[in-house]
Amino acid sequence: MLTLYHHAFSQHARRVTALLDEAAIPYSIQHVALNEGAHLRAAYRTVNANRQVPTLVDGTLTIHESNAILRYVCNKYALVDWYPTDPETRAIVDQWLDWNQCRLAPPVTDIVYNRVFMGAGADAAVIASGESQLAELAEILAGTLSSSPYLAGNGPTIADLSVGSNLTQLLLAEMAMAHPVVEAWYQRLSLIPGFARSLPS
Ligand SMILES: N[C@@H](CCC(=O)N[C@@H](CS)C(=O)NCC(=O)O)C(=O)O
Repeated sequence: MLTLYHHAFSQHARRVTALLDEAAIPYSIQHVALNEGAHLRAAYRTVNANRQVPTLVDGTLTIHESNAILRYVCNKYALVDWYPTDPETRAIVDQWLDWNQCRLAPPVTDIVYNRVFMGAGADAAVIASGESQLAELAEILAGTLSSSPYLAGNGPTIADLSVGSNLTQLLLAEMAMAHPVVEAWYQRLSLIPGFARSLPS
């Protein structure tokens, strides 16, 4: 059985449970208490030298990087709707997976870290910069989603689960990508049972 090292407030970990639950793949959760520094202890470093969640263990295979985990699960269980095999659609899925990590994740992390965890030490300039980046990124998302219900076509893929998990993360900071097209897409995603189940409670 798969083992997922996880924390419910990690968007990177939640995107993986969204897929596993949606595809009804059995797995066990190992909660990593980030708030208690469990990820910094030697025992966890042997699981993930980056000291981060998620990590997936499948027999002798141990992998980190949430999007690599999503791809692995799709490849292993032939989840071709979630990770289409035709080169063009797959390229679009990969594009959004990389965009999510390279462009969207940094401002989301900055905003949530400062607004939720830093209290009086929050850096207002970092938050303002994050907000301005989000406005630009929302337009980019909307550019695709105004002509397509999901990022890579008519059905949801792992790109939607991955990008959507960052929008959920913004909600922790009581923020959203305020664009009607993006909001409508997020509502569609929220109706996917696995995605809905992954939301932090
Ligand atoms: N690129 C990694 C990022 C993982 C990540 O940043 N995880 C956060 C939780 S959302 C974490 O474990 N943070 C603890 C730390 O970096 O000290 C992925 O996509 O899996």
